[in-house]
Amino acid sequence: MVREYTLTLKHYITEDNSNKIIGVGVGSAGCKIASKISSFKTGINRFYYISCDENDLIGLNNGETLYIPPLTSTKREPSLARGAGMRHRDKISRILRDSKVTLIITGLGGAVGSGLAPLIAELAKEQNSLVLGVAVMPSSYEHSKLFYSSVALRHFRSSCDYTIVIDKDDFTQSMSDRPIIEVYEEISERISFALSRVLGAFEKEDYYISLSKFITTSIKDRFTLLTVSNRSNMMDAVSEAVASIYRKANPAETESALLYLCGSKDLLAGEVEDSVRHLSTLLGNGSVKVEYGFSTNGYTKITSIVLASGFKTLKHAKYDVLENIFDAERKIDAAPECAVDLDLSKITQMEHF
Ligand SMILES: Nc1nc2c(ncn2[C@@H]2O[C@H](COP(=O)(O)OP(=O)(O)OP(=O)(O)O)[C@@H](O)[C@H]2O)c(=O)[nH]1
Ligand SMILES: [Mg+2]
Repeated sequence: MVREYTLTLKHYITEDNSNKIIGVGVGSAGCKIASKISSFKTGINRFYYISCDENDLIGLNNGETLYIPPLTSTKREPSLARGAGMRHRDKISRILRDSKVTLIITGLGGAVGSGLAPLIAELAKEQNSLVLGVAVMPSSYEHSKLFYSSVALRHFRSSCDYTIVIDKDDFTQSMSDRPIIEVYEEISERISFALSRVLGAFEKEDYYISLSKFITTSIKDRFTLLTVSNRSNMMDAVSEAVASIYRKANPAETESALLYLCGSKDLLAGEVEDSVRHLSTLLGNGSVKVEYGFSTNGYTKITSIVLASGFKTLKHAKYDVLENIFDAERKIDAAPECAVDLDLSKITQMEHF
């Protein structure tokens, strides 16, 4: 007897509505990563780039830009970016109209992505789109960003059907002796390559993962982690990716996983088989079902990409101190803060008696 009915991508996409899978980059990091993904041939039909900072929208590939003017030029906070977005919600909704699947990519912790990405996800849901959110979380040394990133992740997750989290700590630790600008560029490059592979990009020699496999691996209303590793030995690469999952979540909660290996033409069948088995035994209760794909085009900066899903919480939730203090019953208002665009000078002051 079938006890559950799971919606798959096929329920959202029929033959006459191709061109309805859209990618949206939000804020500085989100626009940069989305633009890089747009250079690969994935299942995404159209790209949009949205930001309150005009500089984010310069030099991007294959897509349209939407500039949301900030409410004020002096302060940068997520609530102000959300307020600015609310003012232009019709424009945002017009972009999202008729989309069946919306992939929103953003870096959390700054003002723009943290304020706008949850709003864009809400507006996409209003259009009945299936919403996939990809959040790049700040490194643990970016203290000023941790609290905002944690609050924003909670809001983003509550408006997305699937939330994929990438931790910048995974990348920065191995590149600490290089110039920051170079490191940012390379992180964006690796993230976009990894995402493009799990989103269905492939070349001649690849055994690829389709967008629908990516979606069926992700568990609705749970967190999905995406980790990337570049050890020369495949087993080491898989172990490194798993170690990164252990640092952020309870690995026993893993319900499904997806492994993508990048190697040279000599990638051995046994290496793929051992890696899949290795991953399967290290996650969940030791027998997680692992989907896999591989490329033998020799991209040297990445050897393994692991997508693991099913986590109820992540270490990033702990940065939201207030959420940890107030439990669900005592919460006063869980909605995102939003600045209002009002000219207070026009309000007549009331007299005190
Ligand atoms: N990979 C990568 N990460 C970046 C880049 N720029 C910023 N980040 C990271 O992304 C997260 C969010 O930062 P931004 O995207 O700059 O923030 P924003 O949404 O533009 O908001 P503001 O800070 O107000 O500009 C932080 O963890 C940053 O360290 C980039 O070029 N590449
Ligand atoms: Mg920015």
